[in-house]
Amino acid sequence: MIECWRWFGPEDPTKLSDLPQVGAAGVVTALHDYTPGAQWPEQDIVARKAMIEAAGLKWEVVESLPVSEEIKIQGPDMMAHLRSYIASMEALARHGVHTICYNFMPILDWTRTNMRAQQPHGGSAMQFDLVDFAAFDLHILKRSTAVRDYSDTVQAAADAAISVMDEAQKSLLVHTVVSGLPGANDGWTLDDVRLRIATYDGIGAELLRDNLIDFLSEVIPTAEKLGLRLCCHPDDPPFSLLGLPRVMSSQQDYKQVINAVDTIANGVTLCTGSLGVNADFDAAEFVHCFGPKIHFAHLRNTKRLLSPDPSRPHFFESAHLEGDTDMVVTIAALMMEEKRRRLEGRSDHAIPMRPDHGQELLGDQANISLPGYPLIGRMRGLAELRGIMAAVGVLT
Ligand code: DNO
Repeated sequence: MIECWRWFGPEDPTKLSDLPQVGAAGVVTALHDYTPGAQWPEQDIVARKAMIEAAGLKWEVVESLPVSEEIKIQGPDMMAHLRSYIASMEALARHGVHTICYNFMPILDWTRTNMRAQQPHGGSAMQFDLVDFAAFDLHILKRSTAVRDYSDTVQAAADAAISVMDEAQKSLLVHTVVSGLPGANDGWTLDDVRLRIATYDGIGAELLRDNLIDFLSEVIPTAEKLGLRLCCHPDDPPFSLLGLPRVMSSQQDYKQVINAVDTIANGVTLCTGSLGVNADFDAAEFVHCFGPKIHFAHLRNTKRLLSPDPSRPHFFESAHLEGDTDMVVTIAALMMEEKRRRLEGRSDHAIPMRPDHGQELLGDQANISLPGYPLIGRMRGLAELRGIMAAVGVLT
């Protein structure tokens, strides 16, 4: 596998020149300054690539070339945004960047309710608590139809939770849910969130899936022509939030979308941390199902906790080898797939992976980093995963 590290660009507190020390050879990055829908200027792609190569590294994956809300809801600017998307893909291809990750989550990208849940070992982890989320939705956002989405038990628990939160805790919760995470929407107010949610009136899962398939039908022919690999990241968490549809939450969801535009260019980002929140997720089975089309792996782990809604558990981001997904089995399956590709003569037989998030450990809390992306925690994760890869490599 190609051992990669997500780097957020020149503003990232970790320098590119530090990456060989963390054990990464590949870089996962994006031009984060451009909003979804904007075309990435070719000179910026060239500059970013040169910066990475000057540090002796390779730009392996674009994460993400974001899909705009206009494309997701098929709004009036959709055609312009599709043209920009395709132009950015073409520019990336001209400079040898072939793997493009994106997601199709409405409005909110990945979502947590606590960025720093204290762990018994002294560090902290990110956490999602359905009751806190419901408290936000029912009592802070006051979404008009929120009551429909929570059982009486969840609502009662949310009432109790909000009644003991002080103002500082409430605003921390708002910040965490709305704008605290990389990929989130900086500076949005609660009114902005309400307005955006309203743009999904009348868009259920079926329509959103159709829109995703329409998007793929538009961009995949170019990807095929240029040898690009698009890979859709799953919903995180893998269930509906704020009454919004989510359509990439399970193996079954992937089957529908991957089969609808059946070509190697229409691929998958396997994120074990996102999909693994569902109790019926089986990572090895997923790899067997989509093997040739898995173009990128986020190896991260989560531990489910009992919530008052069995279909939407609480969870926290465990250490990489300590969660509900068996990383040894997952990596073995991915490496078998790589072997199969080598035998088939595929030049893209090596699958780029990254440790994805990490817990905040040791000196991490004293150093500024984006939530989920601390240096030491991710380094521990990558080191553990590299150990598995080395062992599996010897045994297979
Ligand atoms: C979180 C990430 C997500 C992911 C995007 C992919 O750290 O896994 O932000 O990168 O959703 O498009």
